[in-house]
Amino acid sequence: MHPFQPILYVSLRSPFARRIRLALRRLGVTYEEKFLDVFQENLELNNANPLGLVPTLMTSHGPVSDSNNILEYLNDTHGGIWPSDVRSKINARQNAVWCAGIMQSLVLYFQEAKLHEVPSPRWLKDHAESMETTLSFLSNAPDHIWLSSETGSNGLTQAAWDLSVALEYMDLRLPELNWRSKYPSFTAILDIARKSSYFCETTPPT
Ligand SMILES: N[C@@H](CCC(=O)N[C@@H](CS)C(=O)NCC(=O)O)C(=O)O
Repeated sequence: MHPFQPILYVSLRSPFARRIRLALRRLGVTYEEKFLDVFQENLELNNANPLGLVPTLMTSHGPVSDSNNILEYLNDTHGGIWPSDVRSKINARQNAVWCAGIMQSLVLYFQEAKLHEVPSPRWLKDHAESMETTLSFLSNAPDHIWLSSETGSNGLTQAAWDLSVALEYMDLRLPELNWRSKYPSFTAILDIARKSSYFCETTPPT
């Protein structure tokens, strides 16, 4: 009998899906990717996840959705996502949650700006402020939040992979934010991520 091969539902531009595609590749997990257009009805995805959101990972233990939850699952089953001691682990997870929060604000900003007939200036301002405040906060984080000496990590922590995904998604959806001039220290992290073939092959199309 063949071992169960996980299936990951993704969309090409979803930053949440990308953080999981990167984690699975880094861990060397063999899996199948199913690409969806999240703006269309997707019965197969809805059957797996009633929320109809990507990423959703079908596993031998059942469906696992929400990128933070999938990272926990991967750490439980394969290790290699978080450090093992409690203090370092919660600190690493918290910083990754903040990076994913930037992704969320960007998605909401994009949806408000592009999908609503009359975008609300109030919501656009709130989402942009939330991104800016979090980026500014993270720009003061110590190096150990971003740099890892673990093998197989390409020198980056999970939070650094997430920050890199958020920054490239920002280039795609909100280039006018001009993060490079405001947070120059982030360019060094993104440069390391861009040396990874996994990062390059998951770059969102324009
Ligand atoms: N908190 C979720 C967010 C997932 C999410 O918002 N995914 C978007 C794509 S970026 C999606 O699937 N949207 C489909 C829809 O809204 O119908 C996670 O971390 O996985």
